[in-house]
Parts: sequence; C-alpha cells; structure tokens
Amino acid sequence: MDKKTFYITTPIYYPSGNPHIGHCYTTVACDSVARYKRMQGYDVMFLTGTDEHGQKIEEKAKADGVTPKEYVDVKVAQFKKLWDYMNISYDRYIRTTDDYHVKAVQTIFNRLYEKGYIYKGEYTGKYCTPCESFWTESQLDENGCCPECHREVKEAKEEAYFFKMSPFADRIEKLLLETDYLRPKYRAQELVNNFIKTGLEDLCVSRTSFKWGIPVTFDEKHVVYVWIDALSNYITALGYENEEYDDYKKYWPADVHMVAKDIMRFHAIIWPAMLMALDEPLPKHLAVHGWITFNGQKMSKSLGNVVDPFILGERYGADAIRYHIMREMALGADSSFSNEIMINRINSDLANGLGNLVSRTVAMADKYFGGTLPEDREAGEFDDDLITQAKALREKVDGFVDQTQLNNALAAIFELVSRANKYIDETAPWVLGKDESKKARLASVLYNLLETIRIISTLLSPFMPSTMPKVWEQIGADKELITYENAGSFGVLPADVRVNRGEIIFPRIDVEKEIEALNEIIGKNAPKEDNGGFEAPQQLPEIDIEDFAKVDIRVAQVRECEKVKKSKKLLKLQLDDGMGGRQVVSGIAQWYKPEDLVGKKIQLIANLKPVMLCGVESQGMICAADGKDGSAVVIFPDQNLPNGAKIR
Ligand code: ME8
Repeated sequence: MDKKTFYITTPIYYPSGNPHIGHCYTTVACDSVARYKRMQGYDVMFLTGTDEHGQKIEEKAKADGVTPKEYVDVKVAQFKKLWDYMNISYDRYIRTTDDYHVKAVQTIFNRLYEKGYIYKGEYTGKYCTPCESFWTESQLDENGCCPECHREVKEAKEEAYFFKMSPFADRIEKLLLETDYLRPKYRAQELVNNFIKTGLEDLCVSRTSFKWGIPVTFDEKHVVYVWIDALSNYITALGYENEEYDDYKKYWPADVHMVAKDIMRFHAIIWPAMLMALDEPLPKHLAVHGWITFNGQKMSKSLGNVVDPFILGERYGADAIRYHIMREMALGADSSFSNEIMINRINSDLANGLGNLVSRTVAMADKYFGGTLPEDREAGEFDDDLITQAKALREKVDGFVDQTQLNNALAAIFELVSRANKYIDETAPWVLGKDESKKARLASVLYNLLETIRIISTLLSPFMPSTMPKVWEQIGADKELITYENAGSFGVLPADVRVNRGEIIFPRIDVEKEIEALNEIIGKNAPKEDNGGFEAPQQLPEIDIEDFAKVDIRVAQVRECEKVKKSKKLLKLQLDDGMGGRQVVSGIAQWYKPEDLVGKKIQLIANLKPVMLCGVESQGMICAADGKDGSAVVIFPDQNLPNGAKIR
C-alpha cells in the first residue's frame, strides 16, 4: 500500500537581506513537523524557498552595482547556509527565478486571463513601497498609513491587470468561518469583517514601473506582480504546469502552509481565491503564528545583528536555539525574544531538566552496576505513575503536532522530564545503592528511567535532531529501537541494557558572563549606520540622586486598552500596577494598536499628578523612547517582573 503523504510549506522568503531569527522560527517549526511526520511513517514533502522578484530587489541590486540575479544568488546562498546550520531537512527548495516556475506562472496568469478572472484596468491607489502593496483608502490605518507596516504610502496610478476576487467571496467566507482551514480560528472573524464584509476588492496583479519580474506573455511591458508569482510556488514546486517535477497529484492539496500574521491575508483570502479560479483543491490548513519581537518591535533585518542565529548557534548549538524559539511561540501570539530569557530556558529545561535526567541516570547505572543492568527486577511505589505518564506521552504530542501547537508539544514532553526527575527524588536510588538486598529494586528504578528517557528522546528528536542521537548512545538504545511505534510502549530496551557515560549534552551557562559576552559581540556587530541619522538630544542639567528618588517608576501590566474617542493620538490603558490598578492615557495611538499592548508589561511613572486628557483622566504616564522617525517606542521591561516592582 502507498504511504500516506504529508505536504508542508514555509513562506518563500524575500532574499533582500540576510535571514534572521524570525525566518528561523517558521522554518524550524515546519522542519520539526516534517521530521515528526516522517517518523510517523508519512511520505513527506517539505518545501521552502525564496521569493526573488520585485522592485525592492531591483533597487537593492542597483545600489550594489550588480544585476538582480547576482544579488539574489548571494543572499540565497546565505539562506541555504543557515538552513544547513539549523539542520533543516527540506525536501525541495524553490527559487521564483527558476525557469520552470517562471513558465508555470505565465501559464497560470494566461489561464486566469482566458477564464475572465484577470482583466486590464487602471490602478489608482495608495502604494506602500516597503510592503510592495497597493491599499485602498478604507484599508489604511487611522493615520492614513500602510495597515501592515504603518509607514507612509504614496498615491500611485498605472495601467495594470487585476484579479477578480468578488466571485469567490462567499466560498472564502465559509472556508474561514465554517472549516478549520485557518489556525488559530479566532483570526477568521477579523479577516471576514475587514476584507470580505466590506466588499472583496479586486487585486492588482501586474506592474509596469519595474522590470524585475515575470513578464506577462501577451503584454510584455507588464510583469506579474508579487502574489500570483509568489503564491503559485506552492504548486509549481510540485510540477504544476511544468515538466521539472511530477508530484502535484501525489502531494497536493498541502496539509499545512505555515506563515506569520503579516502575510495571513494573502494566504487566507487571495490564495484560496486563486485556487478556486483555477479549479484546484484548496490546502487543508493555514497555520498562522505571531512575530518574534525584540523590545516590542517586530524582529527585522535591521535588528538581525542583535540575535544573529549563527552567533547564537555557535555558542549554544542549533538544537538549543530550535528548542527555545519553538517553546516560546504559541500559535497566533507574538513571542518576545531576549537573550536572557533564552539562556535561562536553556539552563532550566535543557541543562537542569533533560541534561541532568540523562547524566544522573547514566552515572548511577555506571556506578552501581558497572554500566550493565542486571536482569533481576522488583517493582515498587511510584513506578505505575511514571510508566503511565510515559506511555501516554506519544498520543499527546501527536495531537499537538497535528494542531501545529509545537510549544504545547514541547511542554508536554518536558512535563515528563520533570516527572522523571521527581521519580529519582522519590525512589532515592543512592539509598537503594547502599543496600545489597535492594539491588533488584535499584535496577528497576534505573530501567524505568532509561525507558522514560528513550520515549522522551524519541519524541524530541524531530525538534532537536542533532542532540538526541547522543542521548541514545548514552542510554544504550540501538538505532533500530528508536521508532515512533516504540515511543508508544514501555519495556523496549533489553533487560540487560548497557549504558555509556558521555559528555554533558547541554552544559549549564553562566548567565551573567554570557550576557556580558553577548553584549560585547552585539556591540561589535552593530552596524555604524544603525543610528540611522538619529541625533541624540542634548543632555539635561545634572540632578542629585534625591531629585531622581522623587520619581516613582514601577512595572505595571496592561490589562485593557482602547482608543480615546475623538482622538487620533490617545490610548486609554487600564493597568495592573500591583497597588490596586489605575487608568493611564498615553499619546501613542499612532504607533500602537490596543491589541499590541494588552498583556504587556510597561514602565509606569506612578506618582505624576493626575491630569485630564481629552476628557479622560490619566493617573500617571508610561515610558517611551523617541524613535528615529519621530515615533514613540514604548520601553517594555521583562515580562517576568512582578507588577508594582520599583524601577531604580
Ligand atoms: O512575506 N517573527 O517574505 P518575508 C516571526 N515573500 N516570523 C517572521 C518574522 C518575525 N519577526 N520575520 C519574518 C514574504 N518571519 C513573502 C512571502 S509566500 C508565498 C511569500 C517569517 O521574507 C514569517 O514566516 O518578508 C513571515 O510570514 C515570513 O518570514 C515573511 O517573510
């Protein structure tokens, strides 16, 4: 019988800069799912690649004095180098400059034209150059800026081809609201309200103002513009309308497209509409995750130096980075990146939790039995609880992987790590080891631990593929015992299993020293132009420490947030300040949406006299820095700080 297939994709990334930890997240997450599914016996196709056309690339290449193709070749090599480094097991890598893709996109464009879904018109609209997107007036944010990146848009007009979206509105609404295509589902209503209920607008799909794109065959001054080119990759990479590959029938429809929220709309609305127009089946799931943020800002190329995945990987190993980013990001929510949180997590979960479990177990088997367990056994208290939990783990992890909730899958695995460490404390093998008559009991305890570690490490291997083989070596598990089937049963290792003491798999990191070292590296790597023309204002006259002590600055958490009616600038925030709560009004509405702030910790000036702003009382002020572009950037303290903590 043919194996069941599983097709998973990352977005194809713009190679307009170097890849950063944000790109790593999606790619590592897809890789882990792909590996897990392979372990389950699926025939997996895991696709990633690069989206190489567009005005931005054309401009960057020109600035560097190279052709666009020369420019992207260098960047693509950088992406591929990172994926090798991170152990990304992609099966196929698509470049939108690949000949077969170019021809297939032309065929797709022509087909949509012949079917009457593409027509020629004139575009007048608001154009955001960084996002390469046209927006309608109604889609702009409250400041008349791009709804994605909130930068200025400019009026633009040109002859263009359009893709008719309206015929698909009803089907797309049903897809979003009545099926589990979109994950998390709670985003569906917002999409329907913002883009479908207001009338699904036709999409501009060609441009004449630049050349670096796929020419429209019947009207060569036009190039296919962004989305028809980019989204088609998911099918052209399987051989749709080309001879390069022949897997379309086998793998389509995709099981999971994974993207971040910035491109959710394109994958939730435009991509299904394109497929409907082509009469092709729709993908099964779209998993949308949030952004990795740094100080509340989306991680981007300019911040890439702060958390260069190569630098972090060299210091802690690719697996520790993979673990950390997947453990931090809940499907749908943003995840704030900090070197300190990462190092603490490596210490607590990997060094103290898993690492200790393995090294203590192996060391005791070595010490008390010379490395080989005797076959006599004696069951005892606590065994059943551990064994039941260990046997149940696989099913739990399966469920979370199927829902693309990888943080929960890892949390479930590490619950068992904690349970096993607790079992060591409960059974106290070092006491059993002192008493000759307890040897059979001691052997049982160590065997149960080795079995639990086998199950844990098997299920962890798709997430941390390079470290787990070291664990198998240490616990004496032959490669053929490491299977998905065996991860569901207990008692797989031979009774006289032989362990091999080895190196510590995750050494503990000295947090303070490491942060210092990282800061030094970051300082060295920071590009000189990073200040981007920003000139620090003149320092104010000196004050005494007593003057400063008069200012009461506290950590507080935003519980609720809404716009102040009739004001473009003000947000009203309800804070938990550890002192009973209060309301603060802040002039940051141009740069933050209420949902960007809810749940976040902020810094509160707590003892400012209350004032009325636009008729609303403000009992304090939240701290923000002046951004380069005149924006206000809220300073977010560590999320783990307690509400009401004093800032000195
Ligand atoms: O949008 N946090 O390419 P892109 C989490 N070419 N994920 C992040 C991230 C962050 N800070 N930054 C980037 C494009 N990503 C188009 C896609 S698909 C047919 C065309 C990840 O290079 C995340 O997966 O801007 C996001 O959706 C993607 O990179 C955007 O990559």
